Amino acid sequence: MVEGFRFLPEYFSPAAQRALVVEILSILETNPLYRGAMPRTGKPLSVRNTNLGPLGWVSDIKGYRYQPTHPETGAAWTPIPKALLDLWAAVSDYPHPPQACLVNWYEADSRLGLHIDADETAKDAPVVSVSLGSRALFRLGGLERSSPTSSMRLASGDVVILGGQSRRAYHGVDRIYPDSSTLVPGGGRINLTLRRVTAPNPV
Ligand code: MD6
Ligand code: FE
Repeated sequence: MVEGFRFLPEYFSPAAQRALVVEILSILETNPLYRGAMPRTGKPLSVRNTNLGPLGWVSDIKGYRYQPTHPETGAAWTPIPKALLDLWAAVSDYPHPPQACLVNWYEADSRLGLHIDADETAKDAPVVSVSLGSRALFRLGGLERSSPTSSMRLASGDVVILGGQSRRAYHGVDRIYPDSSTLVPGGGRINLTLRRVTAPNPV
């Protein structure tokens, strides 16, 4: 297993999971999910997403980038909920707050191909991920696309941290197990990833 990977099963209690989902669903009313596209080809992404916080990760035909506003509404992204800021403070081992929380929404047939998270310039900060709703088959590899991979199921309330070497490891979601949870409407899955995007100013 690549160095710096951490798995915190059932970090959030069932009650805390429900509270987070209620908060996210309410946020989605004004900060809606939308469907991004692959750079160059414009092929629609399998997963719909939106963002929370000062910056949001956006993918469209022009490429991947972080921007301060929602690409469809033009509004600033909604702030990151306190429960997620508290999570970052507790587990990130990083002295500055996250700037972006990517909200990925999986339907029964959604997938996320093997990728590296490499659009952030704060390379020493981890990415902290929260799973809510249906279980997912998560695949973690190494620093090369051809590195051996291992798979694990991520369940509702689980937290995964990609820090250290694993911050640049390939990973993806091969499938979800729809209806393995009723927490997310439609039996879907929400994945939240907290990120520091820019390196903080030197003091
Ligand atoms: C997911 N997660 O669990 C996809 N990225 O739906 C990610 O792509 C991810 O879990 C960076 C760090 C942790 C992750
Ligand atoms: Fe990722």
